[in-house]
Amino acid sequence: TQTPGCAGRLHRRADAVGAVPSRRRTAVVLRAVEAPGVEVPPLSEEVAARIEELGLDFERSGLKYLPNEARMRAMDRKSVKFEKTKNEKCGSHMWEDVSELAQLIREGKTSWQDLNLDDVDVRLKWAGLFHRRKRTPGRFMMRLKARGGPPSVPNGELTAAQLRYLASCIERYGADGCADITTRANIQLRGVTLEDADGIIAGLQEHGLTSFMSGMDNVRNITGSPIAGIDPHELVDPRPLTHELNAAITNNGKGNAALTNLPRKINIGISSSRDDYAHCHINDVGLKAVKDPATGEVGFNVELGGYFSIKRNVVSISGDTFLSYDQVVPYCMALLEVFRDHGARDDRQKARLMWLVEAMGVDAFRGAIEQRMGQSLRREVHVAYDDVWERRDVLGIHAQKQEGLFWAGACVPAGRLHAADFAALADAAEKYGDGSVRLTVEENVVLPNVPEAKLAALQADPLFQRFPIHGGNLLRGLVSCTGAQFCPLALIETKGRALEVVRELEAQLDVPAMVRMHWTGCPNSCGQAQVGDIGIMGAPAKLDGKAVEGVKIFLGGKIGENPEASMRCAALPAAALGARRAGLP
Ligand code: SRM
Ligand code: SF4
Repeated sequence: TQTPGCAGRLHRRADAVGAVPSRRRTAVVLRAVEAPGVEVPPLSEEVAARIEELGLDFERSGLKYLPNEARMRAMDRKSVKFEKTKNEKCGSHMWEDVSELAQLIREGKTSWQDLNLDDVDVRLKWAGLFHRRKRTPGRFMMRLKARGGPPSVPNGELTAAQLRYLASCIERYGADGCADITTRANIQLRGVTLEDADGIIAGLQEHGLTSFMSGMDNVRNITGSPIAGIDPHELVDPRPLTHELNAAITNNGKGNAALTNLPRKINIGISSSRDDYAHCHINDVGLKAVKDPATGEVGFNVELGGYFSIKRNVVSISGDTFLSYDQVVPYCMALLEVFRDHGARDDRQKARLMWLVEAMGVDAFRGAIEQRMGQSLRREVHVAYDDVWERRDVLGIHAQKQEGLFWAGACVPAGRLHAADFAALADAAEKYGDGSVRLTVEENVVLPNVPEAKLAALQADPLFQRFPIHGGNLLRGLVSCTGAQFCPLALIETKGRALEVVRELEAQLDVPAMVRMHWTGCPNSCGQAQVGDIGIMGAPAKLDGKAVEGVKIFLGGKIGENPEASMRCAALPAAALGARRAGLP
């Protein structure tokens, strides 16, 4: 059969996707549930005619929840391939199709090779399944997302039970199964096969997690503070906000079709202290806790538009808005609708939030949100501090605001975890702390609520020899994106090479203070090269006329209270930094 709208590719069982007779139901049926109160805007005649002209199935298209004006833009002849893919079938329908696909594969009736290419390589990302066709064909990376309530990945929090469940998800894959802590304080599982995916997702949901809406044109994991609720210097505990917001966006992890066809991804960070652990300046939406000097109220100044990409790298600008605690969730929901309805759909390089804010102007953008919220918003609050705040390193042992309790921050080299590590972290969290761990955007872990009496035993535990609490000054500052081991877009191998460089340098040099070295395999900058003291970015290069792996070097990124993006200062062949090309075990 030839499926309309999949670039004329032939698929033996392409019609299996979304057209499975009900008798083939699996034990695990994953169903997206429409969020309460979500309405389908009525179709205008013009839109209906265009849908007919293109032969689209409106019920299964991503156009369904858009207003007519955005529907027309998404169907414009100039609109990009991704919009066409979404129009043909919304990624939200992939949530429903995962069970059927998995069951068909288990029954030997199809295989991933036979399925619709756009479904397997693009639309499954809406369900958090990223096919690694180029590096590990048939294996998927599964990116997590929270279901809603605590504890879950927004704000980077996991329980021992969740950690053990994650161990069980990857241990079945032997050497092919591993996981990474990401630069959004999230977890990605690796080695997953499509036939197992529905069972794994069902288990995630039982454990308060999901993978729905974690990829493509969705809101990414909301970053907060890894020491929320235990930090003696926090202005506010952001966790109730990150959880409530995530629950609203994802419809409690069940999937929210009304917010899954955004023009592009969108990052939200909620910062609770002057350290800005959430990296507000590089998020599309950054909410920075401040105390209004006039009233003493702790609320959030809004920053807008920070992002990195191949074409443009920009730090946030002021959104000239101050939100009370209670306004945060309605503000973000209204903002997402404004972005969904007005963001560009004709050029993916101009579809991130900053372009819309610039096109509308900050005041008109705020006005559009106010209109949706049905209330006017206060302007940004100016706070003048008379001291300089050094961003605190969360690694090491630190006293909590709760008397007699401590947190231990441990360095996970390059963020890579194996099944045994998850299990060991769960054991340690229960033995020394309160049974939970936090993840950081630097790809490390924090064990909160450790009584003083247990600190010595914790520090002697073999786990923390492998994940050092008092690691070297280069290892502690190391961040690396996935790189060529798994990522199809990578220009260089990153994690293995980064660790080799760090080990070599630490052996040779006495480094007096932490150096934050950020490795990123290509200019998409998932490893945030521009925020590092040293940033290393994969790039194409030639040596003696031959194509070789190259890197661009960035220097001087600042994070925390007064962030600055780093400057590019050099380009080198990657071999000059370290010989290793194999990925991390
Ligand atoms: Fe990213 C695409 C990995 C954080 C900018 N990113 C990808 C893909 C999905 C490419 C692909 O299709 O395979 C990578 C998956 C590789 C894999 O197998 O792991 C990928 N991004 C990652 C992660 C895992 C890097 C890491 O090792 O931690 C991070 C996952 C975060 C999460 O939990 O959701 C990750 N990506 C980022 C960040 C950093 C951040 O959010 O602070 C950025 C830069 C900030 C930003 O987005 O503004 C980032 N990733 C991109 C881009 C460029 C976006 C753009 O507007 O052009 C792409 C490419 C794209 O979306 O077209 C991309
Ligand atoms: Fe892949 Fe490039 Fe992102 Fe690294 S920066 S994970 S190589 S897309």
